[in-house]
Amino acid sequence: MIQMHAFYAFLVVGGLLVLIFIYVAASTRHSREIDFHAAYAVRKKFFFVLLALILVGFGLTLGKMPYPQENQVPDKVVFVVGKQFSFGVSDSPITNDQEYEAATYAAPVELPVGALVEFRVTSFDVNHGFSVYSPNGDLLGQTQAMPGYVNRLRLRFTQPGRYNVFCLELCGMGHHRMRGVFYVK
Ligand SMILES: [Cu+2]
Repeated sequence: MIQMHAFYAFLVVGGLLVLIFIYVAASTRHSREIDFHAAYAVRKKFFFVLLALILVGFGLTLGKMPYPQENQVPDKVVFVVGKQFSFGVSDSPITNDQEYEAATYAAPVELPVGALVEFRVTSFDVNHGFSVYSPNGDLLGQTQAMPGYVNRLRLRFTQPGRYNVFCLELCGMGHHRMRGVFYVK
């Protein structure tokens, strides 16, 4: 899972940084003459290595940015409203408190497997964090639910089952029980 990979990468990079700090601290304990000519040559090499790494990084990751998909038409639009302390998730727009109440009591939305789903997320009171968890409990995506704004989150679900929506923004006393649900079939 990507979270574990990120964690191990963090441990390795963090360990390397600590080793570099120890090396620099140990090697500069006593003052000595500096060969500036050699030092600048190393700096020049370092600069080009860094530049190459950055270009490779851009090359590997730029294609994965979401912007080229901006013109894609989603197969399904789902409307989401956060309000203390629940998420209204609905096929049809939620524009007022009555529609929000109806959405929270209605049967959970069902989404087709493999469809490109666009969540249009807003809030009727304070900021909430809209997050989607897979049936296995993996975090698949998240965006802020903000009053006065509609944030769009696009996801494609390949696994059928029950998906949970949790609030990831501390929004008040009932934050821990703020959730929503939908199914993929
Ligand atoms: Cu919350």
